[in-house]
Amino acid sequence: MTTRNQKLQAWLDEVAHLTQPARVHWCDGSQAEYDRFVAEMIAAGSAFPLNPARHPGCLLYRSHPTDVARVEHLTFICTRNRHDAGPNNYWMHPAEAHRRVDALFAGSMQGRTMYVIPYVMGPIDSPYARAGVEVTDSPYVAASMRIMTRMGRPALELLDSAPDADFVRGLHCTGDLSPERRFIMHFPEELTIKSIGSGYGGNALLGKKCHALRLGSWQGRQEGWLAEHMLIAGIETPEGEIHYIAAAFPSACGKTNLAMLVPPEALKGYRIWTVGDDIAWMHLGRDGRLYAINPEAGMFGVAPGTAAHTNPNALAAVQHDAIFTNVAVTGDMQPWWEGLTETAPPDLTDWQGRPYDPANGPAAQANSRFTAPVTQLPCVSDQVDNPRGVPISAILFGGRRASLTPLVLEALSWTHGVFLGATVASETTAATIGQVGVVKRDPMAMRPFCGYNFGDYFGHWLGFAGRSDRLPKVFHVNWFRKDDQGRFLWPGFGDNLRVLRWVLERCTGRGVAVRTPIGYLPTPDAIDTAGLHLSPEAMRVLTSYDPALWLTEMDDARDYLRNYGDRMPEALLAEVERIRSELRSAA
Ligand code: GTP
Ligand code: SPV
Ligand code: MN
Repeated sequence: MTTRNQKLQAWLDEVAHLTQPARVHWCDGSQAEYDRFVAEMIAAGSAFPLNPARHPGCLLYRSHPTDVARVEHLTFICTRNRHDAGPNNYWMHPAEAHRRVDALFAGSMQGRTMYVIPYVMGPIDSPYARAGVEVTDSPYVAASMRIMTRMGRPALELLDSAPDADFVRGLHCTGDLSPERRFIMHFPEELTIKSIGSGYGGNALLGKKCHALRLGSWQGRQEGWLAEHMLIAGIETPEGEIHYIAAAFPSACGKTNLAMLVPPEALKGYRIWTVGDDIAWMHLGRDGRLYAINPEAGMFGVAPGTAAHTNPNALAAVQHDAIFTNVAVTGDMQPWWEGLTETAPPDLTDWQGRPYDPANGPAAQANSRFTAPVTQLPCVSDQVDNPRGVPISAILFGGRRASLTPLVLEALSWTHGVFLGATVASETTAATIGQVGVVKRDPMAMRPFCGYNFGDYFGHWLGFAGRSDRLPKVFHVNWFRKDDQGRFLWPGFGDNLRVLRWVLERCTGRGVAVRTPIGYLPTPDAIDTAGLHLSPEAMRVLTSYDPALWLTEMDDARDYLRNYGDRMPEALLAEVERIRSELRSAA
């Protein structure tokens, strides 16, 4: 294959000159080609076929043991003006960044194959879809991109149809996997990504976080739309109406699970339809409503905790034609991870290929994942390929907070909703290298993913109020509140639909709530808890707030917002003062 797109050809010539691959392979996206990627990984010893009778078409891939999650301190936004990247990002001047990484890329593909991966983020005929080309030396990346994006011939045809059409350039090389020589560099002003030294997930599959969020958010601000770390799901009521929600929770905080939940017995008659589980691109429609497309075609989901009683839909989707990364395997080559079954099966091999020994830690790496097309979900929405997207009725923000934050609250206004998103705080997880369980601000679940200054980003969000009076209602949820013994107060998973039902009731003008300084809270009986073993005291804790503790929280939120100096919109600082003064009256 070749291309008529001159910009693409010129960039590929430049990249090949720099990296000096032995061969160039243009990805057409076919099954035969995918099978060749798999054969190469198996021959190299990095992948293993899983039990063909129980898991046809499935593969176990083991990454390097020091390369198992995103690396935020090695991820840079390289803008000419450092204030455009903001205090929320690691920054390097573009000239310096190119110089540093190009030295590492020089000759880095010698003796290796350079895979050229044309891809489209979003339904291929959508006006909101965007093309990219990732160049990589990793067959794992090429195979994963086939599942995660619309990859291959149709994407190239799109790039060829407008010979000077722009596209995102993503250069990736596995390098020597040394964290000393690992960088994930973004050049939003050049629509370019350069990633070297990691073969894992968001560091290496450049369509996902690098393109669809970091560069996407930058383009969204310039062009008036939003690129968000959000699931998209349709909730079908017993009356047969489908209302769509979008929800932003930080990494490993429940997006995949919520996007495909199975209604509990008490809410039979409801159904959930999955449009996306990680990323949403949202545009204002002519009718003033916000419409969302899922730029991705696949899921890269957290394996641990996925089980028949928590997420049967994900489990069904990964029974065939899926890639498992860093999970454990049973004696008969079936994938296994903590939570899949109550006890570990005998003859287990851990994620590093050793006989399982609890003294070595969990059998599956904490951030081990499955990769599978969304179309393999039994609950996939019939709207996944809708070029215009689905209209969003409610936006949810949330995090993992053992204390303080109630189960659900509703914003008093759009501005307050943006404030709720801007001040999300959550306990850190294994999705990124570093300490787990520390409470950190993670605005809109975008802290590691916003490609520009958060002050400007909040301003962009606030600006939607001036463009439409039909915006979604905004909510904040927390499934992770704990009691004194450290047990979750709320059952979570399928039962989260009980909260979503209240959310939809509020969107349609029903649903009982009380106004408080921090937002509308449901009354303890506004959420149906029939059939749950939940004490009235637990429900009271989940639906109340402590004014004194919230005053301290708001002091902290104010300090956080002030980090952004004069880029922070006044409206958010005014909102925090409003809440503080109302809290002082309440206390
Ligand atoms: P990323 O793919 O990293 O962006 O994560 P995500 O937000 O999609 O998180 P995911 O749904 O994969 O959940 C992460 C972990 O949280 C898994 O181990 C889940 O089992 C667990 N989890 C998800 N939802 C709930 C819930 O409602 N309650 C509790 N207690 N745990 C949950
Ligand atoms: C996340 O960490 O939010 C993920 C996984 O969805 S990764 O693709 O590694 O970013
Ligand atoms: Mn994610």
